[in-house]
Amino acid sequence: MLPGRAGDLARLQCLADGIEPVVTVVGKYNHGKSRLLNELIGDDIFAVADRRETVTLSDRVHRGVRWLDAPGLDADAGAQDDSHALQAAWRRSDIRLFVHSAKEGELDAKERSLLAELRTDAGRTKRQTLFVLSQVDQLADETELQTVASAIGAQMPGVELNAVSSTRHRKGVEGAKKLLQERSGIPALLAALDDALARVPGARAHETALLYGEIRAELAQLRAAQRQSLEALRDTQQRQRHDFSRGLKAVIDKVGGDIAAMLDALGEDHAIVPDSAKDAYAITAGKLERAHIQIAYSRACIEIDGFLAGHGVIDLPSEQHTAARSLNTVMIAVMGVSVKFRKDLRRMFCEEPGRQRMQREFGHYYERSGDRQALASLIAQTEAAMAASDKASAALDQLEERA
Ligand SMILES: Nc1nc2c(ncn2[C@@H]2O[C@H](COP(=O)(O)OP(=O)(O)OP(=O)(O)O)[C@@H](O)[C@H]2O)c(=O)[nH]1
Ligand SMILES: [Mg+2]
Repeated sequence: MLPGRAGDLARLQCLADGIEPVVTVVGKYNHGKSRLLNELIGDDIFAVADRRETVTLSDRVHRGVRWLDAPGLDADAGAQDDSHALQAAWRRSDIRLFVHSAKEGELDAKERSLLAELRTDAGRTKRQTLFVLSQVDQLADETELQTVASAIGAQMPGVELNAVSSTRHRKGVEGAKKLLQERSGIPALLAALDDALARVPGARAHETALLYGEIRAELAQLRAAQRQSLEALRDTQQRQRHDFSRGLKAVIDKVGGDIAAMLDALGEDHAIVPDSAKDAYAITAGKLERAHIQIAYSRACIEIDGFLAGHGVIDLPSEQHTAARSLNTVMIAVMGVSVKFRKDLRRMFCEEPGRQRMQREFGHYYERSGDRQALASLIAQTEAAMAASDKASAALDQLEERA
């Protein structure tokens, strides 16, 4: 129902699963993300290589934390799998380690925009990002490190840098050299991570309430808009029907009145006097009478037809079509093609049952006309969309209950 909320819903689903805190890495490829995770866990879990290596997500639970290795982002990362993996990492993680290799110097545009996005997200959801300046052993000395650090500080004011070297840490661990381990920055990063992890339950509670609140509000807004358009459509439907019925009645009144006046003014009725064989080519009073009635009938039909055409009631619905195309009109279906006798004319146009029949049958074909059908189907669609909104609300409640 809310395409723009797909990501938030997927995140809520993750939160509802209630798994251990998830720490992931973000940053460009080959900046030492996988190796950093290995050092933090103290085990060579994730593949490390001197080229683009990680392409899918992989994770490992260690010390009550789910460590999630993710692909690096880069301009040439065209593969769909990568972007799916990145989206999933974004969705699943509580804490992001933004990894940038010190030997690259400043942040590039892509990194800056990603970092800005992470900060915005932190402001909104309270999910935290730690900035990791990796591979610092690649720099010549402390002065160079300061240069890089202040350049990045100028790009991203207020950013706290965790400078680390996975290589140093590994050497320190393998050689049991405490000082080297300390100087690798990994213990300090682990301490910062512990602080961040301690804030995860509170952050999750905040984020959960925020997302449910926002989605509920948006659903309610959508539902209100749907109700409003349904009411407007139904109003239109009723108003149109009312106008049609009233307009048709006026036309019927008019033609009925004309016909009654014409009939009342007539003298002796000759129509029922049968013509004899000798009259075959003669103009008889009976013939004249019948022609007269037929003309009055045609006039009335033309007048009604004009009104119907103005309301889009012309052709019969396709399932009523016959091979004789000229007969496929509503007018002919309801009124027939000829009337020859006074009593028939009176019955059709001047007497109440006849007039009511016209109202009823033209009303029926009016509802079958293209515009009215389109309106009816729009109403049905809106009703279905409202039902879908209600279903979405119920599903959201269910998800919240599960959490
Ligand atoms: N000198 C030095 N090299 C490092 C350090 N960390 C990682 N490397 C090397 O940098 C290369 C890339 O490391 P990875 O951990 O695979 O990099 P990644 O960011 O995971 O790369 P992708 O998986 O492709 O995104 C490997 O050759 C690592 O051995 C470090 O602290 N110092
Ligand atoms: Mg990797």
